[in-house]
Amino acid sequence: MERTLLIIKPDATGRNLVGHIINRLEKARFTLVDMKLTRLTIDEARKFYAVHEGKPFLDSLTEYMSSGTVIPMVLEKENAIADLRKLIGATNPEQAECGTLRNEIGVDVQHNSVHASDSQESADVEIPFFFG
Ligand code: IDP
Ligand code: MG
Repeated sequence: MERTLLIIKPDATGRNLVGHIINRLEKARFTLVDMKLTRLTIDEARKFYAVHEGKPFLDSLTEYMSSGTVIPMVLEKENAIADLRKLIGATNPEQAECGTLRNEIGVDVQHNSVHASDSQESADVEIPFFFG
């Protein structure tokens, strides 16, 4: 069994898509281990996205991620990290495969509805960030 972090981003909470996303996750046999509803400060968002320091989209991304409710959750499944990345699809919803979450509900490359840990190393940092 493996654990990963998913965050429902402000564009999705703002469009009342929380239940829909959780339904998709459960149908894909992810078990919900922990979850909370919160709002990030800009500084917290910047700390969470520290790997993107220096990227041109970081200021806009941290503003967006602190603009509304986010719902981080810990999900468990065999091969959870890779399987969740596959389920959410590519960063840009326009390039995300049909049937993926981002293809289905993502708005644009920034407002792409969900975050998911991209590796074991990321999950090991991102899970304690929200669920110390
Ligand atoms: P990921 O979420 O698919 O792992 P990353 O490259 O890690 O994608 O980028 C983190 C987040 O930053 C993306 O989910 C998206 O919200 C935002 N982002 C990434 N690239 C761009 C861009 O080119 N313009 C605007 N926002 C971006
Ligand atoms: Mg990433």
